Amino acid sequence: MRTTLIYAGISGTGFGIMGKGMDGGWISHGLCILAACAKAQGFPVDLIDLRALRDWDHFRAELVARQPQVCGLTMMSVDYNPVARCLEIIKAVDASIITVVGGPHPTLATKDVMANLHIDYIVTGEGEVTFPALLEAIQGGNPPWQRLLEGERPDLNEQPFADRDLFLDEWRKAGYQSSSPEVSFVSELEPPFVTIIAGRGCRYNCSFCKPAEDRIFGRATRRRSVKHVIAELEYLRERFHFRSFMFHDDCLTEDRPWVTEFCTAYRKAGFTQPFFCQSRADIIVRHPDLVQRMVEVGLRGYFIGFESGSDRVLRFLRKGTTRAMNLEAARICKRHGITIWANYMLGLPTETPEEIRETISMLKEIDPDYYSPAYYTPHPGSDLYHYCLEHDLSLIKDYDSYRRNPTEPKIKGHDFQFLKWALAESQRRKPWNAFRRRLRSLARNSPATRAVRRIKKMAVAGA
Ligand code: B12
Repeated sequence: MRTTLIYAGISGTGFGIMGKGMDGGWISHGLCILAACAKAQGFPVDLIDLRALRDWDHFRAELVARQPQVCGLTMMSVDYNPVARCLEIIKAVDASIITVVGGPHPTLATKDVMANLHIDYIVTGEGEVTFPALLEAIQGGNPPWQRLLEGERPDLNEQPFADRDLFLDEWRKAGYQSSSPEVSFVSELEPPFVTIIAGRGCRYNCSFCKPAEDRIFGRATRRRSVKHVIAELEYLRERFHFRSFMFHDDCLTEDRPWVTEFCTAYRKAGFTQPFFCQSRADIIVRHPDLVQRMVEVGLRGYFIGFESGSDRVLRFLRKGTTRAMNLEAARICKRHGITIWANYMLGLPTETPEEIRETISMLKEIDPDYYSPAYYTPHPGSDLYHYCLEHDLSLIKDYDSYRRNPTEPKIKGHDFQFLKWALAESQRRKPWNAFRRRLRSLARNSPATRAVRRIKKMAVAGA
């Protein structure tokens, strides 16, 4: 039975972006793991990645050429429009093709997705067990009668590794040359670059995310064993010769015993490749020893959700951090030479212009290596989304606006001109910071520093 998975993450970017920039350089781990699980059960699976196509006619032609019996589509809220268009075309090409959707939006806005009659099955939650079981049932001529299927939670240590060749094969057909299907987005992480996910869920309770994510992955965080993750890294070393990587986990450092065990095992397995991961200001401040240990084995950068420079806003977001912690965390990172990727939001509900100025002044003090600003965007299933609905604050009118990218107002009550100014001002470095940053980057890339790094690597490899 032929199954085609479809990645339709082109909202806001359009076709033909494969391998280009941030949006064109990611794989969908969700689809890769589903492909691996389906293949492990004997089902052949291929992929259509809209980013590798020219236009909708090209998509139609691919479908006609492949003649799948089942199409599986993944969907964040922002992906709804391109996914809906795919479904329309699939059913027009051959109404007997069985369509299955899953991912965050079907799980969090199930009713909305149910209303789309081009969809035969909706799988909520995780798909590793349920998707192959569905294929089995369809192949056996015994498909479930109900459209809505609740995904069974898998044991993460029992799953095959994500099948990254799903994307690479597809990209190669479209003329992509690289040896890895993922594109690095910072100079600190050299290609070949890969991403990996050690676990699912997050133990924190931020109102802009929770409880939505609990509904996808369950309330408790589950993490693969260190052994399983190291085995995947060994496979990736062998397969893609990666020179850097990043963890996609929402907050890898929440589980300190796991991270400590990982650091020891990473070094023992002879890895020296630098990596980035997500952390939080409070964890960095309370556990500088953990930071130190991570740096020793290759940590090169942290993504940190600083979110706001106002303590009142941080409390409103249930972030569990303070402005003082944000500043101290940045100081600790700088002491260790860790690159800071600063995530923060502007234009939150209840936020005043004065509080936005506090975020700007905090960023000037933090002086991060990378700014990652967003206009707060209410996402289905989170407490803050419901707050916005209750208070009639949301300006989201179309699925395409679920992008956090700061291009349009998302919340009523903010002066958009002021937000635009704040966005630019928050990223304007103080002259002294700009000068120091230039020096830092020269030092980081100087031949002497590179030589020291090489020697360290050799020493570790030899140890
Ligand atoms: C890595 C990541 C990214 C990466 C890579 C995205 C990608 N293409 O995969 C980047 C940085 C590019 C990114 C971008 C965005 N992201 Co993001 N991202 C994540 C993150 C942290 C991990 C995703 C992941 O790999 N998870 C692990 C895999 C295994 O899970 P999964 O994909 O959900 O798949 C499982 C199930 O959902 C299900 N499933 C999924 N698809 C299908 C399909 C079928 C047929 C079936 C049966 C089952 C099924 O089975 C899979 C295995 O169990 C998640 C949070 C999280 N922890 O998941 C947010 C998350 C998915 N992102 C989110 C958002 C909002 C965005 C952006 C819109 C942000 C923005 N810039 O505005 C963009 C949109 C990108 C786009 N489509 O164009 C939200 C989505 C919320 C929503 N309602 O849609 C999440 C949940 C974060 C959050 N808590 O708010 N993201």
